[in-house]
Amino acid sequence: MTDNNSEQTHELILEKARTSLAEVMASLDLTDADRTAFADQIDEVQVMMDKLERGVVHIAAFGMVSRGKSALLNALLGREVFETGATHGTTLERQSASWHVNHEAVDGGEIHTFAEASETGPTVELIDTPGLNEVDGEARAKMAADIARRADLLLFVVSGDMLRPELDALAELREADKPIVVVFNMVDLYPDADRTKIHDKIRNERVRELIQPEDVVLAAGCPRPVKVLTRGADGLTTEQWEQPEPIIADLKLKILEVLQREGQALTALNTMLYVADVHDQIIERKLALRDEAADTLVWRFTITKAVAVACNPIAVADVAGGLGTDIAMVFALGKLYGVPMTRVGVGKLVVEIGKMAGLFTATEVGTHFLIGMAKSFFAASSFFTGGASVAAYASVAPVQAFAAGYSSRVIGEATKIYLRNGASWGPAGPKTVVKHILDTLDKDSIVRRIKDELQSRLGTG
Ligand SMILES: Nc1nc2c(ncn2[C@@H]2O[C@H](COP(=O)(O)OP(=O)(O)OP(=O)(O)O)[C@@H](O)[C@H]2O)c(=O)[nH]1
Ligand SMILES: [Mg+2]
Repeated sequence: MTDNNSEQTHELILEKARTSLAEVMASLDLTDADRTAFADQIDEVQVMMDKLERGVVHIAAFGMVSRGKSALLNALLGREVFETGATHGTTLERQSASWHVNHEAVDGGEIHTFAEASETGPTVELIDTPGLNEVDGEARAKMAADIARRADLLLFVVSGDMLRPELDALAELREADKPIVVVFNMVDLYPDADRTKIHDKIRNERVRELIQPEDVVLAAGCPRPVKVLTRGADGLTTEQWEQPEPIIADLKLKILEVLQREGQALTALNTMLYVADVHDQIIERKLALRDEAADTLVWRFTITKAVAVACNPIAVADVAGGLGTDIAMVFALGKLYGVPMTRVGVGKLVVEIGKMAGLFTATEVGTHFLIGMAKSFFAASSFFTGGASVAAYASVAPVQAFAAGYSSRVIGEATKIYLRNGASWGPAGPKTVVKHILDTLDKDSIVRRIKDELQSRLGTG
């Protein structure tokens, strides 16, 4: 791909990411409360989007303590930025440094170094992390997941054949869905034959299920100094310790290849993955809040109906009043769940649920009657909420009121499921849904709550 072409591709990716991000955020229809609850995540989306705009790629090194992670990153940087040490736990928190990778490029499997930074190359931020076994259990998993989520490429550093905890940690990191390169570091410590054996074992067995064999590379970020004997002009031999050059060509090549091939596409993809995650969290919270509001609404109608029935001694009006309340409840739930419902639809739904639950039979209350009720409900609603004559009917049939309240609760619960499912009963069908509600609702506690409410409103038991 020519530079021009790849520039165009990057611009296209960026444009696509920008529009889909804007669409996703708009589709969430965030309220002020949502913005407060998700302030951190929304900020993070902004940070990632800025990173994408600036073309910054994040590469994070992970691994157990003392695998030479910090030394390896220093070798890539070409300067001592991160502290290294012989004891475990030298790096205690996440640190980062900029790598001027845009001075280098891969061509035909060779690394070329330029004096001037290329205009189009990505800016790379190298992230050093504490050893995975340095931080405990939950905090470790969270730290690793947080860093992995922000990073675009992960380097998993080992310094010999892999241990079980390393394989487990690698499998955990795989969950982040980011490209991973496994670095077999400190290869200077092994004779050639052992080095090859370990390399083969890691790529062909240990990580076989997780990583492509070609993504396991050999390196030595800071090889052990070697003793060099030099013979002087006087013929005497002197001993000197020399620090060999790091072995990082394969790793650099791998990283540059990934960056050149996928650079901004990777960042764009990662930003989108993160946004999708935030989107799901916000939707989940919104659904939970909507369900809470629906519960309050169903309970309000349950009590309204119980009070109406307790206060109305005329049998027909009991049915009419009760059903009118159920219909109004279903209308209100439809509004809450954003499912527009016609009056005919509401009547039919109430009949369907009522029949399934055995709350009334078709001959007692026909569909037409219900649809008529739906039409006249709003005109007559003052009848139920008037309240002036409530005390006069206080002594009438509380049992009927309990039954009426309970039936509203059943209709309310079933309607919630129907609406949450996008105005459908789903594959289980209405019978199973209603049966499940009847099996799980605690009738006694509902009746007790209605009784308490009636007592406080009407001054009767
Ligand atoms: N022989 C050899 N030693 C190395 C190599 N890389 C690092 N070391 C040494 O290994 C020790 C640990 O290196 P660090 O880079 O601090 O390791 P780390 O993984 O960052 O360790 P923590 O931060 O403690 O988790 C240091 O003494 C390094 O000099 C290498 O390639 N070969
Ligand atoms: Mg370190």
